Amino acid sequence: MSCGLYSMSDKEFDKTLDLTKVKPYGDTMNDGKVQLSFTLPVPASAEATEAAKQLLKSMGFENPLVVYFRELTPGYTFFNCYGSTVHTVDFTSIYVPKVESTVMDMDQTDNFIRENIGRKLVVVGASTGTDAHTVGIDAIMNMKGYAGHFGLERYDMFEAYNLGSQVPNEDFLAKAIELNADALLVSQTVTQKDVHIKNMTELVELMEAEGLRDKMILVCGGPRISHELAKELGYDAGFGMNSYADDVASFIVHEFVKRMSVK
Ligand code: B12
Repeated sequence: MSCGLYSMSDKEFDKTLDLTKVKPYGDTMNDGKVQLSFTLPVPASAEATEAAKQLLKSMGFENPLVVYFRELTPGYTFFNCYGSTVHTVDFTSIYVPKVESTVMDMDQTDNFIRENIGRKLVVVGASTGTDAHTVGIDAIMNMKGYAGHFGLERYDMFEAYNLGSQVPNEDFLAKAIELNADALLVSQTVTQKDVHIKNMTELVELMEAEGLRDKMILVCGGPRISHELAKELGYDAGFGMNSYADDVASFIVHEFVKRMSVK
């Protein structure tokens, strides 16, 4: 059973909880309550509200309720709705591939590098391609860090270079070569029309063409990035939302040592 994340047994919590048939929780177990919002390309009206409710029913929601609506701009109405889903999910059958390395804090990682590698690791990061979102890569790299986790610039044993955003893959790789990087960190936030797939794949292809793919650890991250997707695209690891410098730093050092022992 892969539901080890679940810390409270069903008996302690609620006798009607069945992990093979999990439903959203509103205020009562198994009530299936969901809040969702969307915009319909019609003017605000009684007909628009009815359309929103009918849409909810066809999506499998019972007792659909529109609790808020507003015409954002002429002809486009935004809705906030509640409904009870009839669907369930078998939590016990879920398997998610994820980065499996022991997460260490900053001091532990620095000590690990001192003891096992004996020199600073060079890490180069950027938000690449057309992506202008900087907050994610800053969260991972900036000295001050994010949510109580110091960024890689704060670590004694990382030499961290944050190139910012909208960095073309060619420039990113050129800088990585110039700095003799051990690891590359790619941040991708915009996933509309799968633009991230093309951009991320292009970097892998460039690295392969330069014969560099095996020489540098290649990691990506972003709110819609999963480890599974990263591996599919030829990256060594992928980190999604709620990941911190500690997670990626721990992965890099363990991966680096693993590769040292293979050489
Ligand atoms: C701020 C923001 C902007 C700012 C960015 C300013 C800046 N300097 O970064 C501006 C206004 C420029 C902007 C522009 C756009 N944005 Co914007 N933006 C946002 C917003 C509100 C917050 C993003 C953010 O800062 N999150 C906080 C950080 C800390 O979270 P994070 O990035 O997920 O990072 C964490 C993890 O993902 C991970 N991580 C991230 N990167 C990396 C890298 C590595 C190596 C690792 C290990 C981990 C890691 O660790 C971080 C910490 O836990 C989001 C909506 C939202 N609420 O999320 C929309 C959002 C991301 N934007 C969106 C869009 C569509 C755009 C535009 C295309 C809008 C437009 N039509 O012009 C443009 C794109 C511009 C471009 N060329 O990229 C969409 C993306 C939808 C999609 N799936 O593609 C969102 C989701 C809004 C929405 N709901 O539609 N945006």
